[in-house]
Amino acid sequence: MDMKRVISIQDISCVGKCSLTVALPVISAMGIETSILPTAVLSTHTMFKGFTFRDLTCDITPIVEHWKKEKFEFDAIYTGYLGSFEQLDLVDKFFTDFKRPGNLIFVDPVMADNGKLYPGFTPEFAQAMSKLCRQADVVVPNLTEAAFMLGEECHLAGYDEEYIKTTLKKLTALGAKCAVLTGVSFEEGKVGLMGYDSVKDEFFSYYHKRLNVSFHGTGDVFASTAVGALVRGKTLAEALKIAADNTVESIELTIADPEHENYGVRFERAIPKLLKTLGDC
Ligand code: PXL
Repeated sequence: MDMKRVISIQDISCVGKCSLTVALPVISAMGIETSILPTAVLSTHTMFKGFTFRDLTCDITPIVEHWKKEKFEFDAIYTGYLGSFEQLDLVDKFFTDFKRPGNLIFVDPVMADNGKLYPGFTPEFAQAMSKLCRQADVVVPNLTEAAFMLGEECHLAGYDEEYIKTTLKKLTALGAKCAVLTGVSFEEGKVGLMGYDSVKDEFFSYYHKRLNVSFHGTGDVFASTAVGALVRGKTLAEALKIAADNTVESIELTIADPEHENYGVRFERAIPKLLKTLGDC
């Protein structure tokens, strides 16, 4: 198998297990070179009080200019948590510079969950994030992020399949080829995802048992696994199933220990099973 290379553009939260400290180990373990473009360095993710935040926006252009001189290419560009309007513009430009026929642009518009924006984000930022979707092959918002990007009221329950399908079509109308909504549930005790491929005009879905817990970083485990599986040649529906199963496994391995830490999941312990699923061992 030839060596593939992903570039992941998001923050480094030094402690807390999210964004790059998830993307790097998960995608690397899947046998893919994982390059990074850190957008900020935080002492922890934003769940902790008093976190430090070093903005790295000024470093992005010189780094990218160097890469252009070196003629680096990426099989996938994966963006997650981004901290400012300027960074959104720079990432948009990055997509234009590094898009190649056949490479994958995967946007996880990290900014909200459970009906609320994360600290520091505004509805205007969500609108600006929606512009990144224009060049994306795949976008993976949760229901809250989708509502904010579309400038709509957020429905977390009591919706029907038509609502989800319409929302997916609106997301692809922003420009993304495929849109995936996470946190979708039509049945008590079950939750999962529904996706829409606008090129094939096809919907797909995958549901698993609902674990009534919430941890930071699970979205990053999901997105990183999905990117890895797509780069490994899985179809979008296959990649999302693998990603959802790996996320559930990571959460289950965490809560199985009553002494578990509460700031992130033990995705490290799920890696052997993930590699078995991929047929690597
Ligand atoms: O898991 C997403 C994420 C990434 N980066 C930072 C975060 C969060 C979630 O809160 O705070 C800094």
